[in-house]
Amino acid sequence: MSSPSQGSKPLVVNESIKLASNHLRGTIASDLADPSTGTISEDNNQLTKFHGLYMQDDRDLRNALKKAGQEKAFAFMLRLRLPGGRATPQQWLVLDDLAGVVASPSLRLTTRQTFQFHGILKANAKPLIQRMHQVLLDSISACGDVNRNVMVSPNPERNPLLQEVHAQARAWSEYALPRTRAYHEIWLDEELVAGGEPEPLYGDTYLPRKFKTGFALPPSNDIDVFSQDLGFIAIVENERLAGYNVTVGGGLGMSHGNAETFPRLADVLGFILPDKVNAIGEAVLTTQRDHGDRTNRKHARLKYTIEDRGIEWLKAEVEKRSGITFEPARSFEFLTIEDPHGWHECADGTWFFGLHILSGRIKDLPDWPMKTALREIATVHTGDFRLTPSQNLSVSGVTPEQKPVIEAILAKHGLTGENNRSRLRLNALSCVALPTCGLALAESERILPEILAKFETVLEEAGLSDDAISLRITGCPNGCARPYLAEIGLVGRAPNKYALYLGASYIGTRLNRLVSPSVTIDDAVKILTPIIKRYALERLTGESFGDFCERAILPADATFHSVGTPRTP
Ligand code: SRM
Ligand code: SF4
Repeated sequence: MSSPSQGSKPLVVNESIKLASNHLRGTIASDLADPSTGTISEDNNQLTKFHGLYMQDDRDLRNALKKAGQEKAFAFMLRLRLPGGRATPQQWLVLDDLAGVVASPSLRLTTRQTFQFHGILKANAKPLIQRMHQVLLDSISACGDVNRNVMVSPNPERNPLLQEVHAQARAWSEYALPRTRAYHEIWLDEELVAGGEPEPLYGDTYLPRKFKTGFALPPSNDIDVFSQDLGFIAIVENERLAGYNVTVGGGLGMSHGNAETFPRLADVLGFILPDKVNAIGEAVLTTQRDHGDRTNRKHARLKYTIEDRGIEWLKAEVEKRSGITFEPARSFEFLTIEDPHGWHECADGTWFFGLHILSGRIKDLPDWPMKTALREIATVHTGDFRLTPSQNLSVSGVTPEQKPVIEAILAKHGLTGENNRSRLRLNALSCVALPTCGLALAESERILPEILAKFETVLEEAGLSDDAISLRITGCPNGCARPYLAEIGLVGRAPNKYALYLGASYIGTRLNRLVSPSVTIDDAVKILTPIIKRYALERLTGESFGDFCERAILPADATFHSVGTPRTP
């Protein structure tokens, strides 16, 4: 399939790289074999993303290495494909072992329910992937211009129907995988296919940009469905899964000072029956494949296609391609985005333990040996592990007999109190940022503990220690910790300078608004202290902090581009 026409504008360079790559092979294999450098070519770096790998360098070491006339400290980041975020204990033990042997010692749980390794030297990438493959784990399509890791609420206690939703999310994930064998050839030494295998869903140039799908089961909006390119909101009627409301066109990335880029909430297209998920997904994905902007990567997400052409156009196109007519959207209600922490009994008599892990960083510190504790749990656990959309972990499928065993392991390592934190801390999200992210303008994960300590003091003084307020921070405006859906959003602008956003709804249905374009963390605390005090005194019954800011604090003419609450065509 040839690239769609884009009028007179030239296509971006990524398009010719993809086209010339023989379905994502490029010259990655020979770059990997070149011992003269720790990195790979820029073209191949675009292609390895489709295999889940980003070439990065340690930004803490940049200046010193430059001074010494040495090459940057290059290393791959690898992101796994893990639809719905489930891993067996056996898989856990392999990942735990790889971190520290062929990658940096910590494991990182991401905001899309998967694992990331950092610090993988070029020569170690293949052995790491081969070891993952032995336990049926891979990183195919974890990054790149394809359907990314599919999200689905991991918390099985809420509704037995979640297993059904989970199965459909996995089926869609499989259906939307590229067909190329490039990953198997390059990383697993499979025999070379003589080129030209068909790529029916994607064509030779894949999508114009990344594409993200999530499945939500109300009343929880833990996956932030309105931030996804494609969303399925499960509708339960008469205790069965009636179908899904389909959402399209969410996306959060933007650039500071570029009004043509903005976060956008998805629109609700309408209702479909459960067996129509793949057909609708394919129609949305191929519409974006054929009509997304391939001339400007900052304008290439589905949200801009919809802004340019209109939601009615998109709906008609999807109905035409799928042969399915949307029914009017059914009613649903989101009440929370929070992960359930602690022990919860499930419908099948098993238990799960929701464990808070700040920023999803699993490592061993002298007074916090979380990696060791989880390794010990994995050696005795007979259920599985579930990664949550908020960078936390659920130890799931625990039998009543095993509960005390798991508790004893956490107690032995002094980790019993991990969930007894302020709800501000339990809800907080941060992206990775420095030192590995090449796009970071400011600290995020590394500064989060300091920020939380400051705000916890303010909340305590206002008598709000037990209040759930969502705070999310990122090191740049790309939005990896979904900061525009936080009641308090901090978005990196420059070293120790952040844009401050307030007023998102607590349940992920309204974006926040820009309050200050560039403040230090201390300035942000100063701005927020009187607002938090007013909230304690003036809030209406049950009013969340975001709703209070929107009602009482934010000027009507706030400058931030917000598409507002989700619309239905
Ligand atoms: Fe992200 C790029 C980390 C979720 C929007 N993201 C990156 C890169 C790969 C930097 C790069 O391109 O060089 C970051 C790697 C940092 C590192 O060192 O590990 C990175 N993104 C992450 C993770 C690990 C954040 C985290 O701390 O958990 C998340 C991994 C998700 C996953 O498992 O697949 C992550 N990124 C998100 C989300 C949230 C989501 O999807 O729910 C978003 C906002 C939603 C969206 O896509 O609109 C997000 N990441 C971006 C963007 C902006 C895209 C855009 O449309 O403008 C970029 C930059 C880009 O694509 O050019 C980006
Ligand atoms: Fe990097 Fe920016 Fe994403 Fe943070 S938000 S991980 S700084 S791209």
